[in-house]
Formats: sequence, structure tokens, C-alpha cells
Amino acid sequence: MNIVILTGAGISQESGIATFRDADGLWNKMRVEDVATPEAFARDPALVHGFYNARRAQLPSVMPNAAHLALADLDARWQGGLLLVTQNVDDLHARAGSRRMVAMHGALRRARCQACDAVQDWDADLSTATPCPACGAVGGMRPHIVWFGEMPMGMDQIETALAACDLFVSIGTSGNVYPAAGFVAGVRGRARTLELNLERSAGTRLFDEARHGPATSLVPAWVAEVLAG
Ligand code: BV8
Repeated sequence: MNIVILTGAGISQESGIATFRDADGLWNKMRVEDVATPEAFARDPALVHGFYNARRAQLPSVMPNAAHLALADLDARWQGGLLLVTQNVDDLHARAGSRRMVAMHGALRRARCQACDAVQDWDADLSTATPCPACGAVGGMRPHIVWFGEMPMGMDQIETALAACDLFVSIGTSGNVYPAAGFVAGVRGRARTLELNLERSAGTRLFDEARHGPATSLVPAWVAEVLAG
């Protein structure tokens, strides 16, 4: 059986990373238009760098939770096809040990040069004064993150996995952002679909089954079920 798992900010919430659209979410503090579009970066790069620098600086102080670890265990033990597609830009799935994974919205711990397109691992702050380690250009370094209106990453690999999947599981996402929110509509009827989320999402009605509760209890229980056959 081939499994595709989609995760969103809800899977990292119990690790202490803010989600986007919950009451204390990031989009209640900053406007998408001011910090998460190419136009915002062109208009005020210092504001955008500050937004991502603060989130990148938090990563060393948070840990993968039981949900991340359960998915990594599934990755290591599942003999069939498996692809974890995360919308998250934190590094918790990788640190938990997931390998068969695509970060479709990029990664906080990577930076890209707009002059030469080189991508670097990056843990420090970025600013308009940061020189590109590859080409030396100054002023062109940006977070290696997919902003609104930009092409998500790994779409070919994702679409190939979705075309072959027998089970699609959506974990900790509100189902508001496309193309990720459209994956379930593309597979339903052909694959079994399951939503594991704290509460109903914008797409709950599209799933064959929905279980609501915290990821750290729902996900380990579901992984145990799958591994038990
Ligand atoms: C694209 C950046 C073309 C990184 C993000 C009009 C104009 C322009 C564009 C559009 C438009 N209309 C539609 C679009 C497309 C647009 C879009 O979808 N807009 C929406 C808002 C309508 N999408 C794009 O622009 C995308 N690009 O379309 O390019 C294209 C398309 C296809 C193929 C080729 C080209 C780019 C989208 C990526 C944007 N970047 N972030 C960053 O700063 O982090 S999106 C942002 O939202 C994050 O990446 C985040 O991951 C994503 C989704 O949010 P969620 O993860 O779902 O988080 P949220 O807070 O919403 O929900 C959390 C959920 O968890 C809740 O349901 C909650 O109940 C649950 N939860 C909470 N705690 C727990 C829990 N569950 C379990 N346990 C818990 N403890």
C-alpha cells in the first residue's frame, strides 16, 4: 500500500511553534501581504528578514514531538511507498528522522541567493547586508521559502506520489492554502482519505474519515494501527 501524508503547522504546535490561523497564530500578528509575498520582500526586505530570522532563531529551542517521531518510525518501518509532504518550514520532521519527505514550502534553515540561485544551509540571521557565499553578491539573499504567488517545491515528486497513493492522510492543516489543500480532492474516490486534526478543517467533508484531537495522541495511535496491519 502506498501512503501520502500531508502535514501542516498543527503537527508542530505541541512542540511550541505557533500555527498560522489559530487564535495565537502568526497571521494574527503579521499580515501575509507584509511578510510572505515576493512583493513584500521587494518593498521591505528588513521586515521580512526580521519575521523569518525570529522563527529561524526559535528552532534550536524546540524539539520534535510524539507525532513527528511516530511518522519517522513509520518512514523507517513501512515497506510500501511512503511520502511525507510537509507545508511546514521548521526542521522538526527531519530532526525526528523522516527521510522520504518533501518540504513543499521550503525551509527556514536554508537561504537562497537571488543573483546566482545557489541554496545554502543557513542558521544565522539574514539581512540585506549578507553576502552570498557562492557568488559574493550582497543584498540578494532571501529565505529559501515559498511565498504566496510562488511555485511550491517538489510538485513533480508530489504529483507522482499522489497519482500512485492508496491512502492519503492529512495532519494538522486547516486546508486553506493551495495547492496543498487541493490534494485530497485529487485523490478521493481512488485512495482512502483520513484527516487527523485538532478540529474540523476547511476540507473535512472531503475525507472518508476524520479524527479530531491533538496530533501527539492521534498520530502515534494511527501509526500503530497501520504498522499492525
Ligand atoms: C501557488 C510561507 C501557483 C512559509 C506559506 C489569489 C492570489 C494569489 C494566489 C492565490 C490566490 N488564491 C489562491 C492562491 C493560491 C495561494 C493560496 O492558496 N492562497 C490562499 C490563502 C487562498 N497559494 C499560493 O500562492 C501557493 N503558490 O499557488 O503558486 C502554483 C500552484 C500550483 C502549481 C504551481 C504553481 C504558495 C502557497 C505557500 C505560501 N507560503 N508559508 C511560511 O512563512 O511559513 S503558506 C502557510 O500556510 C504555511 O506554509 C502553512 O504551512 C500553510 C498552511 O497553513 P497550515 O499549515 O494549515 O496552518 P494553519 O494555522 O492554517 O492551520 C493549523 C491547523 O492545525 C488548524 O486546522 C488547527 O486546528 C490544527 N491544529 C492546531 N493545533 C493542533 C492542530 N492539529 C493537531 N494537533 C494540534 N496540537
